Amino acid sequence: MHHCSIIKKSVFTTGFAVLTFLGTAVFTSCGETPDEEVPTQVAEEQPAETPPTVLIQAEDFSTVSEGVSKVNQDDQSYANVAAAPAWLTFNVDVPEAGRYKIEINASAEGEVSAWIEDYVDNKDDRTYNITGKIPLTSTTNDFTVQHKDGSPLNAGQHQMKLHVEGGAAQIDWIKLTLLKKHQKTPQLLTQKTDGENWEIVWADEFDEDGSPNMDKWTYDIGDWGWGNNELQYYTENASKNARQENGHLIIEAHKNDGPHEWSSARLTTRGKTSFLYGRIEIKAKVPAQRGNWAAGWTLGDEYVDELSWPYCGEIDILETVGYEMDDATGDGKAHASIHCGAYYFKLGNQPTANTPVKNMEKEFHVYAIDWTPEGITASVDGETYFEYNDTSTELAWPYSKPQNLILNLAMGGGWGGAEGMDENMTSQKYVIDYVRVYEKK
Ligand SMILES: [Ca+2]
Repeated sequence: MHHCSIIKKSVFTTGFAVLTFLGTAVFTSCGETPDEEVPTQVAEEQPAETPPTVLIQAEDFSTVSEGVSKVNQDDQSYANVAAAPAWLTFNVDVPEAGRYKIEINASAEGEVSAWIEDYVDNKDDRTYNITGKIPLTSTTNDFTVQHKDGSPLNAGQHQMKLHVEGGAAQIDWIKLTLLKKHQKTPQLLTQKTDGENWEIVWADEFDEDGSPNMDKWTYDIGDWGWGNNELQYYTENASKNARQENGHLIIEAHKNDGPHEWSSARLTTRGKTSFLYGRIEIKAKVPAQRGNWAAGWTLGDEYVDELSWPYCGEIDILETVGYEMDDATGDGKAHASIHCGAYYFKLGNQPTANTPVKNMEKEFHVYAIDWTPEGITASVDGETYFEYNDTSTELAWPYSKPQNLILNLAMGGGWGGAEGMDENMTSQKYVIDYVRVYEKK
């Protein structure tokens, strides 16, 4: 394989309301001159928006493992992977921070799949899997486009690696298309923690029937695996997956939902409100069956893509997995944890605790943290069972910076699916009565 400039062309939205360039950028091979269609002016009532796109052709792979070669045939060039496991690296200049659709045009026979690693050879020696498993096998044995949605990418230069597993494959191109721009959070609420009584400063009581309140929440979307090989596609504005009903927020996962193995929803306050300190309460009922993973948690507002984590900090207020719950009684366990640069899974030392909870499925319980400049405690129904107070360094204590709230119901994945999926399970429901943030007065 030869090595040449990797990014062929990026198509950018002009962002102007009056005139928009409408045209197709032509992606060229190495050494050729770009040839573009003449931009066409369109009327202002038709603001055509072309999201930023990057195309990586087979000839752009910079280094490859043994057994990978370039083939030119019938006016088509592709990378031929003779046997797996194999890998191909490529460089990408990501035009804008956000969540991307990643498409692969490939052909393969049998159980062949691929996944993409971001930040190859990064200095923290981690493996950033930003797509999960992408099946490459097509029924027609022709080149077919497969995709994963929602990969979080920061703007700038990335070295990525396509891993092929399971057998031989032909890779034509990889395309990245911006689905959703990274949103900065405009409002920061800093809570006082040194008064007498906790008083509410922010809440969602989920009172109105219908859609979640988009003044408070946004959707995280996609099926990139969320760093855990999770099975669900997180949808946007789909009432079957997220709706308010009888004073509750319902997050409901559905099996075999269209092209997806599972659908579900994940709501975040990112882009709306971030929080620093205070008491945060989530009153909820969690689903019982084996394979689910319900969560109410926070993620640092500095999170942009996987390289941000765990340095941005994470506080898990409520985590439950179905396989720890008794389907008949609903008795299970609540988990609280923190993840930061000094303590997380790779180091095998993240502070975590769990406590038994009676009938978590049919009865509401209040899962809470108290977060002050001195430390974090977690409780269920007022009983504290977790405490963390290492404020010694920034790696141990990123919690002097704002965090966003997240509510989601994952299916499968490294933890939820650790003991498999209940085959009788067709849907799972996570019911939240309220989320409240308090400060001391
Ligand atoms: Ca309520």
